Amino acid sequence: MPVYENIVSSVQKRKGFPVPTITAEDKEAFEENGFHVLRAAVSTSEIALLKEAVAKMLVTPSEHPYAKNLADAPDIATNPPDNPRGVWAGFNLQLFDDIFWDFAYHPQIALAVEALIGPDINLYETASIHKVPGFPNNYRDWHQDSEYSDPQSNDRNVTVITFLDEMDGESGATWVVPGSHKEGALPHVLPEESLSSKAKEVQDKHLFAPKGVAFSYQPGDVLIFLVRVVHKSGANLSNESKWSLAYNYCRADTLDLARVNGFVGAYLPITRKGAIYRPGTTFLP
Ligand SMILES: O=C(O)CCC(=O)C(=O)O
Repeated sequence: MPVYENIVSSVQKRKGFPVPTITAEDKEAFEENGFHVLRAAVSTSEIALLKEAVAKMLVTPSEHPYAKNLADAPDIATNPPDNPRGVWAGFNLQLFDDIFWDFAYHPQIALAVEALIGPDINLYETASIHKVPGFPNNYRDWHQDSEYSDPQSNDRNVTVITFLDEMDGESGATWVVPGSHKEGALPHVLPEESLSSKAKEVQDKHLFAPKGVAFSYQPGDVLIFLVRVVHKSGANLSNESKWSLAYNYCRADTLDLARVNGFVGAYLPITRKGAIYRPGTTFLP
């Protein structure tokens, strides 16, 4: 079945599951804080299907041609049976299962993003994050995602974290620094800690740490934040694996000025004219 057929049926099945309203107050708070929390956006059955696809992806044999999209974190802890290679982050998820394509068009999320940064949003990137039990507090420390997407013609690009497991600030939830997007692009450096993702973090991270906040999330809750918001991965002090999806969307006029984005599906239309985009509908009245 073509992907758009799946999306149509998913929207139809979701009748009676109304698209969340983003109020003028929500939008104002989003511009002030740089983030918005969407509760219960993804249904329990959708979460179960996504977790099944993630579980399959995590056992991709290392010799598979696409395995290089799965970044492992070899030294953190003993790898749990549900993540035998200790994969920390997955990229280009659509290569692993069509459900990850469908999910980019999830109506609750896509239309909320459209309301926050639209009109008209495009896909920027798809990724997943997996925190094994014992995942350290500063493994993926304070940073701005715009460090990886700049230069762009404007800052209307958001990271959307969908929590697949129950999480809080001590069990894997993302931490954010409210209002930090207003500081513009901050200098980034490589981490000094020996046990780290080796990915760049803000130079003066000690200034941001005391201002960070994290919330409690249920599976299906979503955190949406602007790419200039300083954020980090929370530690996972629980004894369970904690998984989330991290998709990025940008406004259709957010142009990539240096061709930095080589992700699968980059810049495909997701919403147009306030509705989920489907090929073939553009010219209909
Ligand atoms: O763990 C998270 O939720 C955030 C991960 C993150 O910020 C990143 O990998 O860039």
